[in-house]
Amino acid sequence: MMRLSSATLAALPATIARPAYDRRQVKPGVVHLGIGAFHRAHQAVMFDDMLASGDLRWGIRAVSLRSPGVRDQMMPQDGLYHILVRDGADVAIRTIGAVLDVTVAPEDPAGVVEMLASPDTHIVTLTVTEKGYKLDPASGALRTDDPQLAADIASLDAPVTAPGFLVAALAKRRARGLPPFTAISCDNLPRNGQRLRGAVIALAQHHDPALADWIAQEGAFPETMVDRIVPATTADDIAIFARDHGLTDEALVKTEPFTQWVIEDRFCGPRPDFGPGVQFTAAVAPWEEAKLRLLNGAHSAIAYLGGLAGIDHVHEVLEHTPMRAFVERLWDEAATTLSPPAELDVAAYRRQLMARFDNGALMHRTHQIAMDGSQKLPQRLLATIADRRRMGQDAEALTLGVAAWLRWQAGVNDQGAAHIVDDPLADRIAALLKDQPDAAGRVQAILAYDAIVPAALRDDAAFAEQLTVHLASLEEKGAMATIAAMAPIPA
Ligand code: NAI
Ligand code: CS2
Repeated sequence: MMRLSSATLAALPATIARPAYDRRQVKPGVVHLGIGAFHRAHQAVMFDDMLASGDLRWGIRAVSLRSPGVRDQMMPQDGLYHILVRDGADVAIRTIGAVLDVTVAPEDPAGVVEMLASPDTHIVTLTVTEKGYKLDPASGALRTDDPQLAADIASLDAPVTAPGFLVAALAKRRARGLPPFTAISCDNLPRNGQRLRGAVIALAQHHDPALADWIAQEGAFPETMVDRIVPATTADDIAIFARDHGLTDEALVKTEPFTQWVIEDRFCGPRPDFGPGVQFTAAVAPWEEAKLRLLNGAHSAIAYLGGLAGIDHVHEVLEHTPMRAFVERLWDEAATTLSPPAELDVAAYRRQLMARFDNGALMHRTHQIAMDGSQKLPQRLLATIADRRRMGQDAEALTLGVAAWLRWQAGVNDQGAAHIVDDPLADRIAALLKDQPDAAGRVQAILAYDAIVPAALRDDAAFAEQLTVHLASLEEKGAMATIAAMAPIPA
């Protein structure tokens, strides 16, 4: 079977859109840290559009900070891959050429630092997951207890963390009289630019306060809101593509038609004039808060409740009417905490979200969304509940989402099937919950965990009581019965 590469590009079926620019003329203006599925389906597509428009400054040199998997998928393909945009039975396929190469940082940390320090590098984008910033999810402080970060605090001769690579490279740029690059977090974190900036400056302080000051004054870390649902690619996706198109592509990604990138207009160097799908603004926070609390808050609640009920995919969970009513109720609660952008019609946005979740062609796994809950819940559900409580309102549906996450920590679903709790704090949480006699004990144990639970909720007796009632119901009756028993929404 032929494999996608520069040599076989011409043999692609005419139905597949391919790069309309000469890749040999492209300059590597972007370094991306965290070459995962989302980057390939979102930012890389926007940069590919820039290249197709004739602005050849925006080629991407991609880096994995952890493992060779994606490098081994992409380099035999000369960095080429397909994006499959699925909407029900429809699919649009496009070959993306923007990623010029992939480097595995642990194999060549010095090479990655030089890549970042290159005068050609104007922008660094990151999708290293919420846990990649080495920040405490609740407080935003550097997790100095993290062994990788401790290593980067001790020495940046061979960085291992995202902040470590950025500080090491910025030090070289400063020493060489170069300006900083603009560092753009594309992770689902509130105030992601400020958090990245804070992590970089705090780490730089450990090494050279003058460098930290220079970064603070000269650097740029724009806030962003990023949105495109990109489920992990499966072996079946790759096999079906090969069967249908006579070509192997081991790096393909699947996604939905919807895409949105809201970027704070704060750059310390050249800025791409992106086309549609990208909005530059001074105020990202309203967009980011609406998306994190409505889309991601519902996603996490669906993932845990659906996963506990033994349901594998988001669209299948929403085939159950009580689940749809629950999601609407969660949105009713969350919407009252928003200060949405004037341009955002929240009712229309909710309808669009439900339609996006219903897109069965994505086959978005509940277990994938359930990953890293300790890093996601603070911004997706807990902050929303804290705001509701601050306004003197209850948060029954939002709290059920938190209860389902807590129940998920047991590692078994309602049918007794075991699952892995894939979370950087899983062991710590398990230790807190172990030997607790009942739901009330498990609630009190988790509420005391300040790395996850904000101070405003740790002493909120009404929240603790609601969380306990929901957790006990999930443990005794299961997810679907608990959902079905929820009191009807007051008229
Ligand atoms: P993925 O699993 O395909 O890629 C994750 C990337 O993060 C990999 O390159 C991995 O090596 C890296 N990574 C993981 N832990 C790390 C750490 N501790 N330090 C450094 N790098 C680390 O996942 P995907 O789909 O690309 O998502 C990545 C992030 O993108 C998400 O966590 C989220 O913040 C953001 N995002 C994802 C969307 C999606 O639908 N998949 C949509 C919107 C945002
Ligand atoms: C999902 C997000 O896996 C998850 O946590 O909720 O990746 C979600 O698909 C994106 O934020 C959509 O933009």
